[in-house]
Amino acid sequence: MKTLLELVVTGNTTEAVRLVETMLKDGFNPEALVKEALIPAMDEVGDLVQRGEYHIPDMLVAAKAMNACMALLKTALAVVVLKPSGKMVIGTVQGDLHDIGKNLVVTILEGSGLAVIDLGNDVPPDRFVEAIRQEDPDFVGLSALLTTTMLSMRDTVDAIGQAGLRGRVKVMIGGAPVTQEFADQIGADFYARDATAGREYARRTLAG
Ligand code: B12
Repeated sequence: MKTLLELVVTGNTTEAVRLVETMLKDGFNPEALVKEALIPAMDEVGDLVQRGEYHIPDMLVAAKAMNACMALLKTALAVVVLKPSGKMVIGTVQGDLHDIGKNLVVTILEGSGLAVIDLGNDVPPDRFVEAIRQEDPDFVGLSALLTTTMLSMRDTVDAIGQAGLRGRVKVMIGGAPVTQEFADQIGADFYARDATAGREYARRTLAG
């Protein structure tokens, strides 16, 4: 796990992908690979940025390695265990381009049998409103990784309310800077610490 973490932090995509392939063949649990190597790798990159040792190009190469590993793990993670039930619209809010975490949530929730409509990143509030009207989902998932774009999260929840749709959907929010306190402040239904928490919330809610 430590080697995989280091390969992702240093952006060595070729070797990282090769190692993931080997580990999957050797029977490593794909969810454990994500939790114990890939996510900690991104945290480490964040720390290096904060200490001024890493800059944007370093973040980009590390993110590229992360995405390449995730692409490999997607199939292994998305083994559908339940018959499809429930629907979710998800996106990273306006102004925010971070989508690694959001993509992981998509994979995990699809794997638990939810139909997920992914609006991508930098999604304006109106686009979420339009998608709720069109798709009539059970859940709306909002992701933000920047303290500045947490404000877009608030705007999105407000826009859903102003469109008269708030009673029709449960809003779950997540992303590194997001907290339970913030979720309470903006009136979201659920704060998800990680993708698994989001999946458990969806399951509980759908089970009634
Ligand atoms: C990779 C990365 C990038 C990549 C993104 C590539 C991509 N395609 O996503 C690039 C290089 C593009 C980038 C750009 C920038 N970044 Co950046 N980035 C990161 C980094 C290193 C990792 C983020 C990540 O992928 N984490 C791994 C994933 C799996 O974790 P996650 O997103 O938190 O998701 C998990 C949970 O939070 C949760 N979750 C997340 N969303 C949701 C939603 C729902 C519905 C649910 C249920 C759960 C859930 O589930 C996920 C999995 O369990 C972080 C550092 C960090 N530790 O966060 C900085 C970081 C977020 N970036 C930062 C900054 C400053 C920037 C830039 C402004 C830099 C610049 N000056 O240009 C730009 C902004 C661009 C923009 N407009 O968005 C700062 C933010 C500071 C702040 N507090 O606002 C950080 C914290 C780095 C730092 N320490 O300074 N970045």
